[in-house]
Amino acid sequence: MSKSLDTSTTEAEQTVTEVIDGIVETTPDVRRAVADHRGQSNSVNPSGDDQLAADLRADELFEQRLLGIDGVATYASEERAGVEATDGRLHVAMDPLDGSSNLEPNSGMGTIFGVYSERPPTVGTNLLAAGFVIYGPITSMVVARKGGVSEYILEDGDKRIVDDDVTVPDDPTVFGFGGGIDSWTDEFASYAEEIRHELKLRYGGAMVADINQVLTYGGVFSYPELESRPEGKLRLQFEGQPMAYILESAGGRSSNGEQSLLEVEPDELHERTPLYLGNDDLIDRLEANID
Ligand code: AHM
Ligand code: MG
Repeated sequence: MSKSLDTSTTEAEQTVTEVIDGIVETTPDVRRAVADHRGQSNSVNPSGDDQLAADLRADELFEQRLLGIDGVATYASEERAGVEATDGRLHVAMDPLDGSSNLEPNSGMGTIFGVYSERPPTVGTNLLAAGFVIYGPITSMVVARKGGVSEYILEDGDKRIVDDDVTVPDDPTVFGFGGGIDSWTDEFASYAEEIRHELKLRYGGAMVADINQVLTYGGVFSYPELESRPEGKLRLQFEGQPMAYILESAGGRSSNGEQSLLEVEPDELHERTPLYLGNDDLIDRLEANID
């Protein structure tokens, strides 16, 4: 058990700032790693997904940089089974390279992170901050902390703010749903049928980019429960909860089909979850539909 923490302390705030800056400073090396390590690594991660060499390199770069921060106690990631521990108070959980199957076709991908006050696996209400980086035509970063969401452009290891009040637009226009149509449950398929008549399809195969579409245009993103895999594909600790924290801070909603992803108590570090994120009325309708 970690020591209890007054999350409003200057010390905790300072560590969160150092984590965010550490991620920003590491992104040029991650960009290079992505270009230089495009092939397979012949290994699988704890979820059983094939790992690219770039997944492993990005994970190593972030682990080295972030565990070097005095206030960081642990580093956990989608790409390693256990939690790396040192002295400190806060806990970082990451998907170092989200959407790495997009590397072969050179489409968008990114990095997702959450800073928790308790050691993972833990509930999302223990998040002090969360964010993601997109390695797209430009490198950008979205960060949620203290109830607000900001967007930055990253260049040469520095960040420049472009929007200090990111909010989910009221009038939604886009949707993106993962998993094959034939693998969806009947309930989700009927929700999707309604949505596709109302919104425009935007699905890119990288959650970071697809979520950023929702933050930019309004709408809904889901990797749902599947017939053959009720737990869905995406991981609660590394992907679901950080993205839920961002969406909820931006005025949207998150759900696992029944409750906010932030309230789900994980039993295991690499636990998967069905995931629904977007404008609140679209998530309300989803929950009513699949009830
Ligand atoms: P990864 O973290 O191993 O890259 O997998 C997560 C990605 C998400 O970014 C994306 O939403 C989903 O997997 C795409 O899966 P699919 O290829 O089944 O559409
Ligand atoms: Mg991922």
